[in-house]
Amino acid sequence: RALEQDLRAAFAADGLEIYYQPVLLAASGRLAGFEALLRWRHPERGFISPTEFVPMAEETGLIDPIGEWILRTACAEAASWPAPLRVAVNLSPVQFRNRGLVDTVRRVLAETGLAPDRLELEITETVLLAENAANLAALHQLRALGTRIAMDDFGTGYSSLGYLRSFPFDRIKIDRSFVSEMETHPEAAAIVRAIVDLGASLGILTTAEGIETDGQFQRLRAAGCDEVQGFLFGRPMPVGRARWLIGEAA
Ligand code: G
Ligand code: G
Ligand code: MN
Ligand code: NA
Repeated sequence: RALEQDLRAAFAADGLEIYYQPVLLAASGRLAGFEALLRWRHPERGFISPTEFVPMAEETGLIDPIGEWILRTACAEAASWPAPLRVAVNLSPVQFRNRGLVDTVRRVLAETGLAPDRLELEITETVLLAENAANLAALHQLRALGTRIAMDDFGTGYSSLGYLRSFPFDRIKIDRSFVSEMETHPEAAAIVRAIVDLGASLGILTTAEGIETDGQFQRLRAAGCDEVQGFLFGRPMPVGRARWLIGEAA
């Protein structure tokens, strides 16, 4: 497993980076915060996608130390941003197997001084698969710390609606596969509108991901989607550029 060795070495040598992608309020266009996204620049292969190395990190247990590093780095960064800007951090289902997850989040919040409601944890449906009681308990404990919990990639799993009954999510992130077809496939647009309405009636905020065109943005705004994220507004960017953007927005 040459790639695994390379990942270990990169992590040990501070070679992993976090990029930050802006999230905007749909109605006003104001900056709401950023999603933290892991980046690995391999010395020979260039950028390697997290879709390639996160599964490997999950298999080898590396996801625990790497995930804790992302959480600490992103929270420390967000603590330097003006309130109420928040940061969203993706949590792997594998991190929920670690019984120390809730304590880690509590400790990181205390150490960085970030107000808990400015941290949003993005989880996928897998976390609640098979009505995993331990994971559900952990989610409630994370919520009790004051963090926000978002369901990521909504609509792509087998039983998205059922999971909304298992846990009172603060936010639904509408998967970009629906957004990207909004202009070309009326049924995709109808599904997005239905998800936004569902969120509204359950008191859950909605963020649409992967917006690349103004047409998609206008449709989402008309649907009443709360927040928007995508290349149209900003790609994931190095921390220095994110800080610059915050300065411009102020
Ligand atoms: O940023 P990008 O589109 O390349 O991310 C691809 C996938 O990798 C997405 O599903 C994203 O959620 C995931 N990913 C990116 N950063 C992290 C991270 O810090 N932790 C976890 N668990 N997944 C991440
Ligand atoms: O699964 P998750 O939502 O965490 O994945 C986020 C990923 O989506 C990031 O890797 C990011 O690079 C990617 N992404 C964000 N905005 C866009 C977009 O507008 N178009 C495409 N194709 N990918 C996007
Ligand atoms: Mn995400
Ligand atoms: Na997503």
